[in-house]
Amino acid sequence: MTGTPAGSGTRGDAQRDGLPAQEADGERNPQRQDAAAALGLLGGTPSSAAAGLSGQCVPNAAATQFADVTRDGRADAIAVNRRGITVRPSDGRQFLFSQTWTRDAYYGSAGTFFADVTGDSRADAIAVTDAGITVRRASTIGFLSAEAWVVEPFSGVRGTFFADVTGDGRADAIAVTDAGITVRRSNGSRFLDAEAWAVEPAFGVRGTFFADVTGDGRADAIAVTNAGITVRPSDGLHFLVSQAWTAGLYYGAGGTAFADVTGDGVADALAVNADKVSVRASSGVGFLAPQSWTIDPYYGNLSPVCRN
Ligand SMILES: [Ca+2]
Ligand SMILES: [Ca+2]
Ligand SMILES: [Ca+2]
Repeated sequence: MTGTPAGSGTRGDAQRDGLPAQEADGERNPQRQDAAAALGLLGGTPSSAAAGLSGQCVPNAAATQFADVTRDGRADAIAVNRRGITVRPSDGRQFLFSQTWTRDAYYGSAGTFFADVTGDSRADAIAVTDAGITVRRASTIGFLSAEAWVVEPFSGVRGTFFADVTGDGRADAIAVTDAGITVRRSNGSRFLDAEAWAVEPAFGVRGTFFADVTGDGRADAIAVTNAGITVRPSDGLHFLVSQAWTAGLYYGAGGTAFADVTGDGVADALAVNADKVSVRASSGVGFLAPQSWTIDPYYGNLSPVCRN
């Protein structure tokens, strides 16, 4: 297992819309426009946007990713291309010139992710394939050679995620299936044996997410459904019983996200819609009333994309 990329059937023509040569190989998802059209984002009508959202959409599967690989506390922009991975570091005001972080192709047929699995505060590159999971550690000069962290298939039909559910500072591997949630803890050099953390369906038809919404340092399981948002808090050993965190439905036709935008250390719920971005701040035990954080549309047309 060398981490060699496997499968590129969904890759389309390279974008060449005036991008620097190094980044001109940006992958275009052929289903992107279909997805955007289905969401109503191209037409720009909020009502049809909500109606058109497919349960197959994976709102966090953006073609460009953002994670702090330089260990300065600022998330950097990362592009995964056929010729390798490039990084444009954030300086707090802008993304700097593109740097080559791998000189060879590195991506996974079942997903490429960036999360700190080693616990040194640098986001590492992770490739999930049908054969397992490899990791290339982030260093000061780029991503190092690939290491086999799981040598058997490990991914979830409802999504594969990397988030620190145990609270030790290392992102763990998470597979969401129709039957529940399986976790493989990171020990800093590999992912350990699979543990059942939820033994009932725990996915959300409008998205499944992992973020610390309770504020204890452990990422919790979040399901966005047609009835609302439910949270299964992590206790470090498994996910607890599902709790309703909204009284009614709350999601974004252009994407739902969980991130700490208020700066209190607890992730909040965000909904991107065709007319605005709204936020429901976490109180630690629920999401508060929605507030408009923009009064105008703000969304990217690279996300969401659909898997099937
Ligand atoms: Ca950074
Ligand atoms: Ca962990
Ligand atoms: Ca938590």
